[in-house]
Amino acid sequence: MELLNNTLAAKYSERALSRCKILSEISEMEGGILRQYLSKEHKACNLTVSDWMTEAGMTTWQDSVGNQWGRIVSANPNAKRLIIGSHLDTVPNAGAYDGILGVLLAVELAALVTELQIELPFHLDVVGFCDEEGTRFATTLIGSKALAGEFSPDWLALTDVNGVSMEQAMTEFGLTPNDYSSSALKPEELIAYWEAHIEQGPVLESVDQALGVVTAIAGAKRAIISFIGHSGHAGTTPMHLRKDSLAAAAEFIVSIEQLAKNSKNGEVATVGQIEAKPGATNVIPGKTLMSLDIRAQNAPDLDALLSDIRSSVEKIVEERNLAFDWQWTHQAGAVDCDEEIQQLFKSACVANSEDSPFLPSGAGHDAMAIAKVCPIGMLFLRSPKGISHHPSESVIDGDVTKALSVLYTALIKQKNASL
Ligand code: HGY
Ligand code: MN
Ligand code: MN
Repeated sequence: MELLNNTLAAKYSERALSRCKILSEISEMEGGILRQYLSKEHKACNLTVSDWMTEAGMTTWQDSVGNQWGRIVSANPNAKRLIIGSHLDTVPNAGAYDGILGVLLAVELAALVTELQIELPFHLDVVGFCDEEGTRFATTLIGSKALAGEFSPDWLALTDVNGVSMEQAMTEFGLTPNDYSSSALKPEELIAYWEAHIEQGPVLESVDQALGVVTAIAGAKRAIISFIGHSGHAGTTPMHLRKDSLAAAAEFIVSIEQLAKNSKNGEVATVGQIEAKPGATNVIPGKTLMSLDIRAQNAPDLDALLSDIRSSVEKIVEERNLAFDWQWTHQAGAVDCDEEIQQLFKSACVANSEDSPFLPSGAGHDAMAIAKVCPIGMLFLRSPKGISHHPSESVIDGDVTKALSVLYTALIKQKNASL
């Protein structure tokens, strides 16, 4: 039977929501949600989710980079792997659902397989990724890139705001830093990777739809850009003799915003972090560091915006007689979701009387890293007011129930197709 009983759907989705609340309390931040890679909160979260996975009838393990896994073991001796999951880390002052809900819906799906004694011809593997946001070490998709065999050993030397290296933090977490490659997946073992995730934007709400089938995930690039001028006395240095790095960064930030606003296909650019040094009221900032995050639905559009932004920074530093440094910290190309999985999710939505639209994702997701080793599919849940990366991020309980029902139907369809 491809449709999930409504009572079960409501009961299990309700538990997923209450567990999002429980995990939101495992936070480094007073009065808000922050859970960073390799923190003690990451460890506590993995242990809690591991217990829930065990309750769901799964065998559990943590891999060599700190991803949390659970498996409903198939009786089929040649079983391949269907992986479903999302991430368990957060941005600072996060909402309770970004990533988290996708992991917990996958755990509930596994619990339903156990409860209903469904025999699957493939292993059902649930993964809670350890670092999708890149909050602690600037680079991002660490857990999923490791699965795709793309963990860079250079990352081990990256340090956090306290000067702790990833290598040190991995060791303190109980991992063996140089064993990162053992978490890489074998493509020949994989059927697909599915991810349920909140949309984090306004589209589904604008068409009054609970769910959406994702067609593609925007490409993203991140950099740290430093303006190098000259510190000086705020009172004695005439304006025309200054090399003010913060004023240069400010001019650049406004230029970035204008270039993105004028972009061809809705490309976006964000400066989320800035630091002026030495950082005193009466000292002209000699050095200013700022972050840059740019996104586009395809590589040519991303490169076009980037080229305009580079021309702008070169013009600004020349006019102000400053220097600049540009360090890439993250690049993930735009990826398409697998056509067949899109159709599978769409038919599962229709079977559950959902007229769910197809839509692209402006946000990045672990699925874009996993796309390197197997076909990917994503199911979006409506984000009320399009709010995310904010404490008032929310979901509608009924939408979560629908998402679980659609995932269940898709799983049964996948089972029947794999027999
Ligand atoms: O930034 C993103 O798109 C994702 O939330 N990490
Ligand atoms: Mn996020
Ligand atoms: Mn996310």
